[in-house]
Amino acid sequence: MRENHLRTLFAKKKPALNGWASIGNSFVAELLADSGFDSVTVDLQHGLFSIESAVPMLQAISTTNAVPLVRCSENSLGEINKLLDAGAYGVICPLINSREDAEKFVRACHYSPRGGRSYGPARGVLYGGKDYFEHANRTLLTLAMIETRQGLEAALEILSVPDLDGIFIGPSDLAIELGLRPDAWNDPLLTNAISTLTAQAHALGKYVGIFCGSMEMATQMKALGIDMITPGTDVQLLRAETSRRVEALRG
Ligand code: 3PY
Ligand code: MG
Repeated sequence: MRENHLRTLFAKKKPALNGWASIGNSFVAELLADSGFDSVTVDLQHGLFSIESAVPMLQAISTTNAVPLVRCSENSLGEINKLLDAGAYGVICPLINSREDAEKFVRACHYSPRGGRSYGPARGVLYGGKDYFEHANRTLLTLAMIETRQGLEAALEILSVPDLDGIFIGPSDLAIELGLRPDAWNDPLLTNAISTLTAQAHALGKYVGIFCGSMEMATQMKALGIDMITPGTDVQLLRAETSRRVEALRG
């Protein structure tokens, strides 16, 4: 089965750079993947598209060396199975609030005896290889999003779920839950929570990914030792650079 380069980077303690595809278009996903990211995540939670658009996006990412990931819209066995069958090499699951949530998520991503994933990896075998079934359980990545107060408080229980590879921190939702604005990325309440989660995960040998709302935050998160840095979405990058050029020319 094709290797998951993210696991290799994590093992070498080299930070992975993750692109975020929230425009439901295969060419945009391909552009992101071709820009040098180690992985690109197709976002079915906040991206304004459904699974029919996610499949060509995963195909587009697979034309490059970037690892195709998805963020599912919710913790659903049906949707997660379909996305893995479509060739996703890892799943980021939003709003994991308890050990039970994390166990349900991990079960959806693994074949028996680790879990209850149903067999039918239609495109998974095309991308992964003919020996997909033999190696899928230990190749595909599972990252549980911690982004609520409940999730923060249950972090150690979530992190102790066997076969969960790690967590992915959602700073905007977490900030809201902490009584802050969703862009309060420098507030000590939020930065302390991020540091604590990172230390807890690393102490248990689990990976940490994060979404970053600004380049400043991305640089700080890299310095903190976070394993997977996402420096903004395609929408944010397009918007920021377009506005910058328009404003510069308007003078
Ligand atoms: C959050 O910041 O809450 C996210 O889910 C980032 O994608
Ligand atoms: Mg969120």
